[in-house]
Amino acid sequence: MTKTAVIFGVSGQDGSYLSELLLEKDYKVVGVIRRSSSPITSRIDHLTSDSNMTVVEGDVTDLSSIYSIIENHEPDEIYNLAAQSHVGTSFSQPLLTWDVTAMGCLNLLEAIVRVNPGIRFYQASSSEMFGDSFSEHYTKGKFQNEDTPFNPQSPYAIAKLAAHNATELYRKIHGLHASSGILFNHESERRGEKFVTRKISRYVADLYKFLSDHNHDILTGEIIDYSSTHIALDVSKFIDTKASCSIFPKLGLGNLSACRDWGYAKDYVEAMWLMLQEDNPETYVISTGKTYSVKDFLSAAFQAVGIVDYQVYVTADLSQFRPSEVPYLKGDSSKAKDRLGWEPRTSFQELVNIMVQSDLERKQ
Ligand code: NAP
Ligand code: F7E
Repeated sequence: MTKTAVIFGVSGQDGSYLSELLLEKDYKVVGVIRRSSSPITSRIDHLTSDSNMTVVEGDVTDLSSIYSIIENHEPDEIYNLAAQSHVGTSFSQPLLTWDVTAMGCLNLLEAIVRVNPGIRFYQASSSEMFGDSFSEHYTKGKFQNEDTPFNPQSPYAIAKLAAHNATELYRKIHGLHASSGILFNHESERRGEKFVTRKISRYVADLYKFLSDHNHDILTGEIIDYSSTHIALDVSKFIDTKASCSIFPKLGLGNLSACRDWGYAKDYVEAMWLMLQEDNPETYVISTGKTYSVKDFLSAAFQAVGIVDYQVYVTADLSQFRPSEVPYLKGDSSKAKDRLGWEPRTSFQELVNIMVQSDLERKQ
């Protein structure tokens, strides 16, 4: 029988990939978007002609809209991806972050209990909930898994932890099939442009286009796979770097030493779906098990277009440093591998190349 899934947060990065996955699996997908004064559906526009895809207006802070959507569409599964998801912004807009990211989840859980407790629920929890906490193992080194204590370092992480706790509590006291995926950072060509990976890939692509326009004979127009045996082209040997920097603005960044476990969003939405197909609801860490610094990402992105000497293009932007930082994240997703058969498929180098390549092909 055809299943129906409601996705709150469908217009975001993960919402678009999850919609594609569920449509491939013959689900009827109801995607919930917020009312907006200008179009916000660019990530899902390619899906709206599918007869199994419906887009409706609603807001997780508005309980009445949640009731209407659940009553009208009678879903088998609800995925809560809705959030104010930018950690930096959560310091300047903590109350909004709380309302959407914490209360929004509680609203959904309450609606499920009251309308149909048989609906399966997915909560988008976050590795940010670990904050500066980690576990240690003599072979694995420093890592976080389902048993690592939480120590949130931002209003975003506090709101996510409240939502995570509510999900586990409603599982226990109401017997809901409510699962929580503690997902580590996952990126893609659809990543919002304020997150550091996409900020970097966009900049690198724009810089490359600029340099190509001024150095036709030098740059090949091909992306270089620096993970292979190729030796990356040191563009700075061929061009007047100082001159190009004076006309091309530098990339302003904050903390470059923070380490993140970066995976590919397309791989991660599969884990969300797998969790809801299990007989029992659970909490799972979803990650690659590898960690890289922001500096590593920068270096890899520049090298993808043959620029070795990236430092000349980067400057410190004090506004990007956070009042409180999460210094190190590296997930251990053994539980997801054992129980769900889930494993990441995309390496760090492949992810960087996918993002830079996509931004190189971007028209605007
Ligand atoms: P995203 O691109 O920022 O998407 C968030 C979505 O939530 C957008 O569709 C947004 O709508 C929607 N939204 C915001 N406020 C809402 C409200 N009041 N009512 C209904 N919808 C609302 O985030 P993402 O990267 O896809 O992440 C999906 C979820 O996973 C988020 O909850 C995020 O916090 C969590 N998460 C993400 C990562 C990651 O690395 N990507 C890791 C762990 C957890 P608009 O388009 O209108 O803004
Ligand atoms: O920052 C540093 C910044 O904003 C990564 C969200 O999806 O993943 C994401 O949160 C690191 C931080 O992601 C800039 O200080 C330096 O250490 O890309 P980000 P995030 O904060 O890790 C988690 C798992 C989520 O749940 C969140 O929803 O990069 N950094 N310079 C910078 N960060 C940004 N944004 N911009 C900079 O210029």
